[in-house]
Amino acid sequence: MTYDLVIKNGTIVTSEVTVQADVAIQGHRIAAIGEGLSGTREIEAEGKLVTPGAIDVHVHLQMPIGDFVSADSFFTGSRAAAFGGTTTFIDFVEAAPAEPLLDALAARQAKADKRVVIDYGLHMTITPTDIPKLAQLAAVYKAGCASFKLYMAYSHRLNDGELMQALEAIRDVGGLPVVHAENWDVISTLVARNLATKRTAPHFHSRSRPTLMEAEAAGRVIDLAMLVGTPLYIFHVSGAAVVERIADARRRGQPIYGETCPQYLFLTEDLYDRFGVEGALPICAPPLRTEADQIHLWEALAQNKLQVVSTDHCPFTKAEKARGIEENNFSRIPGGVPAIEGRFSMLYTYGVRLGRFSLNRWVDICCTTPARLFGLERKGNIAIGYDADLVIFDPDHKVKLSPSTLHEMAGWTPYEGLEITGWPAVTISRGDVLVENGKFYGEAGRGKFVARVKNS
Ligand code: DUC
Ligand code: ZN
Repeated sequence: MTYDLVIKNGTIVTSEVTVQADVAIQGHRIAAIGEGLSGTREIEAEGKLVTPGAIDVHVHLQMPIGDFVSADSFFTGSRAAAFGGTTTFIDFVEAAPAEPLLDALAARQAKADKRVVIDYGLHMTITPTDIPKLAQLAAVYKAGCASFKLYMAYSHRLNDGELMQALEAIRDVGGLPVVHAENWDVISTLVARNLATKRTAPHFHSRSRPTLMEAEAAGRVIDLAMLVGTPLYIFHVSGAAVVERIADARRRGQPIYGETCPQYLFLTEDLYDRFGVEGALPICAPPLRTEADQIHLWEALAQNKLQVVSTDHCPFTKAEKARGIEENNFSRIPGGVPAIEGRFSMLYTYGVRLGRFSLNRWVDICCTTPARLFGLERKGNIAIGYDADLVIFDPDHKVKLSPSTLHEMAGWTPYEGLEITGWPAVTISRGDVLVENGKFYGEAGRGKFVARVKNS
């Protein structure tokens, strides 16, 4: 048989095996894996790795935060993702106070659908004004939102009673709660105390959000999850103390999962001491931590104390970041950093090449486990019947990260100058070649909303 597309002679890497074989694609799906397969189009991949498309389960594209909107649109963000080998992302939807959850979902999908280049899903955020709407969760789950975001920080945080109610409702529909865990009462007290004593510089951002108070919040919601009887996924784990709360729960047999992000693996809090706006650029929440935390996070990924690396991609321009400097108030700097394009290659270069974990663990962390946890049933693996979301990865291709080599729209990157060895040569989404040797062949609106239906 002649398939539509065959990737020839590559080294296939899944979370389980590394094997040399051809991969054949028919239509949107993987149709065969073996030797001597032939296709109408063939791409030679000798010396290259063939991986599943990477999955980023935590991004904020064209997301309104206060007076600003994050700098990457659904188009530019998903295009940058494709350049970096990511073929599926999960963003967020948040309902207005009086808005039915399904209406909010339809509105966010309508915004994304005409712009996305790759496939995507949405987490439904549950804020305090959504507590009276919890009966709507069954319909939201049926519409394809299998995960629900709960904040313990910011104005839309839930108190402990509301958290418990939300966890119960999510459990009842079979969804996965995903949590931003930080102790907001302590943070806001420390922020107010620092500002009142003229400690207004970005340096005091991380000093107002202690790792221990992130760990406290993680521990509290883990206990609530035990009380309620639900699995739980903790977002953007930034330090050792938080890792250990998750690891303790997992040792007790609780189905608790944790992700970290490139900013916590590659950057440290001393960056907040840079002069002027430079110190404001890496403001994110939770904040950057210490080198000891960083070492602990890399080890946690290798030891399966953490299961996923996502990006929390949430870019703001330098001008937007400058606001909190001009106003002498670190708490007015919009939080978030970009990474949607570099993540897969950064983890390869500094994870696999430095011997911190195996090729298979890399694929597991970036592709397979995110797909499994978030109900992306036909993604994250190379097997017959799966979506043909694939990366032909050149393990020797060198890139120096900078705004001129990346396609993200913030106009800066916290990884400026970072040397990468290993970059996608070809990114394929449901059988379509989106990027080949640095050229983009995709188009806005070809990506699809993926209805997610299960978790484990
Ligand atoms: N943290 C950030 O830094 N940005 C977006 C949301 C979040 O939790
Ligand atoms: Zn986020």
